[in-house]
Amino acid sequence: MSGRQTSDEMVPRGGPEAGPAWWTSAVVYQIYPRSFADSDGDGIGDLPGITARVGYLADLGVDVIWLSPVYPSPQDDAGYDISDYQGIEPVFGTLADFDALLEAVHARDMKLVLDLVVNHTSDEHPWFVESRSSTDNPKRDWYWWRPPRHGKAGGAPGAEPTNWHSFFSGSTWAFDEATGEYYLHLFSPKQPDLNWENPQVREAIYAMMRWWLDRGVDGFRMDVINMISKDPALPDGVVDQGRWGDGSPSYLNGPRVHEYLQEMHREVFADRPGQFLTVGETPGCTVELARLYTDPVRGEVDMVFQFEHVQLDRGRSKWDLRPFRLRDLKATFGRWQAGLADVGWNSLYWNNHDQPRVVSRFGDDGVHRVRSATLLGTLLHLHRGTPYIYQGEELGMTNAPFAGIDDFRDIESINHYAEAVAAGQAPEQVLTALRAMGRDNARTPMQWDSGPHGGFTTGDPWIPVNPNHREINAAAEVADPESVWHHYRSLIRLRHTEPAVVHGDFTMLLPEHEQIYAFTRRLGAVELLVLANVSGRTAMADQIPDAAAWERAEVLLTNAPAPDPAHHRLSLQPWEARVYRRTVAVDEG
Ligand code: TEU
Repeated sequence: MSGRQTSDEMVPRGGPEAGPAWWTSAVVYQIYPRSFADSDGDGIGDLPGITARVGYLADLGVDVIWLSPVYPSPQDDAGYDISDYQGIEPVFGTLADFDALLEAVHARDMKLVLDLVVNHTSDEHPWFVESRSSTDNPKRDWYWWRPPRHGKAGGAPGAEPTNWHSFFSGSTWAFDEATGEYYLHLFSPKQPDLNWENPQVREAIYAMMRWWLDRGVDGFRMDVINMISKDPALPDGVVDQGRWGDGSPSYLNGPRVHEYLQEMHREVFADRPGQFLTVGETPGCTVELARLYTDPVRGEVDMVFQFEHVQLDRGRSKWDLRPFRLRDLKATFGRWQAGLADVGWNSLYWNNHDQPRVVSRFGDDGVHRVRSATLLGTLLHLHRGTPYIYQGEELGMTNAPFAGIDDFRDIESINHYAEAVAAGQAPEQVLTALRAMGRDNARTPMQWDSGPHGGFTTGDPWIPVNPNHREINAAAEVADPESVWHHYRSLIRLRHTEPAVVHGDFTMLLPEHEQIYAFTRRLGAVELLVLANVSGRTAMADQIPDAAAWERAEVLLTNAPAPDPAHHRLSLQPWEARVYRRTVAVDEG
């Protein structure tokens, strides 16, 4: 072996002896089953609907499908409130439908990853039904029960065991009349938090995970997995404004979270043949923590969803809108690329079922919709990490035109509206924030064609289809070689054919530039340059290092016609993005 450190030697390993894990070169597609494809006309998407569209996903070229929850659920939080971990919600189909989907996915050489929601269950899960039945029930300790605050009567204002504010408004504690105690719910009162301190809880969850793996699934996306360990002292949080305190220091990345994840890895994955994909959803995760969560030697998860880049356009809360600055985005991504260069792995996403549509958020969903959507896709997919596409992102789907509060379906938006208006905020101002940030933007149905309800359903959709489905839809885009769909397909193909996209080192260029996002990727002798004009005005990229050489390099991919020879070749049209490739002398130092 030469002493030379090449990028290949820093590639994350699937295990101490294995080569790069398969998911390093994979692209994941997230399906939100309620809103993907309805096969039976009840207005809600379902598993047979997905199975019928597996060919569409294979044509796009994705490697993995991540399914948001399809388990039995009262649907208080659209399926993230699960009442049976080992079944299928009837509205979505049956276990046989699930097996058929899995088979169809595997037949196309794709993989299927399930959503694992084990920070909390539904309050209708038999575990919780038992737990709440009496203070001495054997499952009482499976959840977080606490008496009212000292000296206060249960149910009275301020009697909650802590002052924490729920993600879905109000207190994180619900009073249970029958037993005179409160239970903890970081999200809805119908989502009681499981007590991971109790080893029986952990064993039950691991057994359930093994059951799905035995059935053939290829991994898990783990919902708010960095909230499973709480500080058992449950101290009050600091009050920033108003009545509520911030409990997050007591439950984000808590004291035993690494221990639990390592135990899960040992109990569920370590001795199982095959290689699985695990991705933890981790709000409030820093680069430093991500190195711990994703270092393969530690055996926790393969990658995490960090939240820093989707919080650049907000203030104190997600409803406190503020303009987004390109420099901040570059600083954030640049820090994550550098921080996980030698250990761990990045996941890359703009969208999911919780985020507004990226073309409306960081792009231009008006005249420059196609070009800005393809630019954003190019930027994301050319970073180092595993890219995630959220259904409809490959079409450049936009935020929805919600007229009033009655148009929203999401518990988070509906509760926030009530709480904010009750606290004196102007309803129109609250609606402005909901329109920009509300999760229903992501949840309007997939736009398949220009027909009634966008081809999503023959019935009444549970939430209206965006009226712009007449122009923006899969049928039209598959037929149009210049579409967002075809661009995403090219991006996926590029990842599959160009190892520098997967493993190349990352170097950010022009970090202070207010219009241009530029970076290089380098693997051995191959170097890629990504140039993107993230603005509606032309921009000049001739300040990049080695500009003259790059001008002559091969353009691998672009979202715009070839530059007019009369102009400088490094001048970029509004929202233009290019990927260049060249080979360079390898430094033997
Ligand atoms: O989301 C967790 C989370 O912290 C946020 O992204 C959340 O969506 C909310 O918007 C905070 O303002 C996960 C799921 O992705 C989400 O759909 C669930 O509602 C939540 O957990 C509870 O299971």
